[in-house]
Amino acid sequence: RFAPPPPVPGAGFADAHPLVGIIMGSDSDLPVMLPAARILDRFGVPYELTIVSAHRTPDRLVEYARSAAARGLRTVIAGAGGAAHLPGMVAAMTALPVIGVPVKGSTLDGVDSLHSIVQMPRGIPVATVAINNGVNAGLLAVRILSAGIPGLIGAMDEYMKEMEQEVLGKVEKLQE
Ligand code: RP5
Repeated sequence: RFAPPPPVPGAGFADAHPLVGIIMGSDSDLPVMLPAARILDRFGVPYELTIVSAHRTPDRLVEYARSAAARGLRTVIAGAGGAAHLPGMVAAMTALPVIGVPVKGSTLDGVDSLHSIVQMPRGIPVATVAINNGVNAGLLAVRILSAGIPGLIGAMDEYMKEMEQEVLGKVEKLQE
């Protein structure tokens, strides 16, 4: 039922099974969550992306979270807005690391989503990134995976060096 997307060319992976699950409460979250997928593309990390709503499709949520580890996922990125219980509920039903992305809704500037996700009570952690920061969610997923995949650590080093060069280039421009 949660069929993997077409294989993504891997960077040192033995197969193309998704390692990261990207889920969101609504298709309206897609603009915030797609940057996470683009980061995984960049690092050649296979992923799946779908909609799972904690309150509108609760049975689908249970099925997704309970089957995640057995299906080969190694981490889940979950984005939601408003009373954003999706990441916390997923984390309650899988032992995999869960990264939460607070999505900014039409009211309260996303602070409601941020608090809903970051304020997980003791025992069930959700690694929470900044409001609307799908990029950091993707990067954090790569870092989590890279702990067991040396090639990815090197790739992350390269990525960080590129960022450094980009800023240094801007410094140089300012001094011209
Ligand atoms: C949440 O409600 C979703 O994660 C989304 O951020 C928000 C609004 O959903 P829609 O009304 O746009 O479907 O469940």
